[in-house]
Amino acid sequence: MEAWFMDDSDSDPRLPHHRNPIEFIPLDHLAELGVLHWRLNPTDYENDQELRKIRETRGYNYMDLLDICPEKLNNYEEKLKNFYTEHIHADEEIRYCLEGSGYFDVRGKDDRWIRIWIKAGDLIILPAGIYHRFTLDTTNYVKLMRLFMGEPVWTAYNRPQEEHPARKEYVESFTKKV
Ligand code: KMT
Ligand code: NI
Repeated sequence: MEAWFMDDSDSDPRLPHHRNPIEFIPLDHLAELGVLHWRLNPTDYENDQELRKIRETRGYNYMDLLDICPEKLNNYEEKLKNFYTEHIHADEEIRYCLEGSGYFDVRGKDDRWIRIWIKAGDLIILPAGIYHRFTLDTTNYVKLMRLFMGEPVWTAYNRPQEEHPARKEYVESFTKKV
């Protein structure tokens, strides 16, 4: 997994959008935003004890697989458009990349876009209330595992969402720390 600040160009979102000069972000900076990351072995995920432990510890009893490509995803264009619309959720967003790659963009503390490049083996957790979006990269394919605690709720609340309880709680988690 790699992360960097995005440029301001409105060209194809599937391009890397590095700044010039390039501005990488250390992964521990992401932890300060509440973004967590594990590196796992995706080849045998059904028997992976490390994954089992994470699911057990964090209570992720729900799991499904999502292939993002035109052949396997209904309403492909519309879904991708929604994924790339800036939004929050009332719960964590947990995604484990099993094949392919893609970009999760999250807003940093100064509201700049941070681009997170996930590849096979990257498990990422976005905290509830963080503004984010998702796009494929130019390889145009990703297979994701979605995890959730309890009955899954995928409802996205598009920005602005400053009065949403999850957003308020997320913002407050910083003012407490600083
Ligand atoms: C979401 O809420 O599903 C997203 O942010 C898209 C990422 S994974 C399909
Ligand atoms: Ni989301």
